[in-house]
Amino acid sequence: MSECIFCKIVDKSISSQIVYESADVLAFYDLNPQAPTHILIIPKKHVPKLSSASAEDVELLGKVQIAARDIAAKLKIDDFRLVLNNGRKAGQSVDHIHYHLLGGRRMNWPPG
Ligand code: DGP
Repeated sequence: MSECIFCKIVDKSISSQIVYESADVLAFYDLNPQAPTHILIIPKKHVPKLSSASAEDVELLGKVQIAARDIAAKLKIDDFRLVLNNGRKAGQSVDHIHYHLLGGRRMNWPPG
């Protein structure tokens, strides 16, 4: 059995507040929100990080981004930030590709 937290969220052995689900993609609220709306969008397939994605994941990652678009539209969030942390020094703490969809407040640039 997978030790990956997000794979456990995908197979529902860990509960989460799901906002979107398709055959390939799952989205749920982040446990530790950094904005009024903070949603994680993941491929159901376990890909540890963007660096380890392959050419066969191109369509899948496109679906993840399009899911972000659809979730933002559904929640009526016009301005949002979509963030992917790749590697520990970039802030990645869970080794399963995930995009953070952040909205509901003004974002700063550059990010810290
Ligand atoms: P990152 O630091 O980019 O790897 O983001 C991982 C995010 O995952 C972090 O914002 C907290 C969130 N997170 C970790 N464990 C869980 C969990 O069990 N449930 C939910 N909903 N979010 C989690």
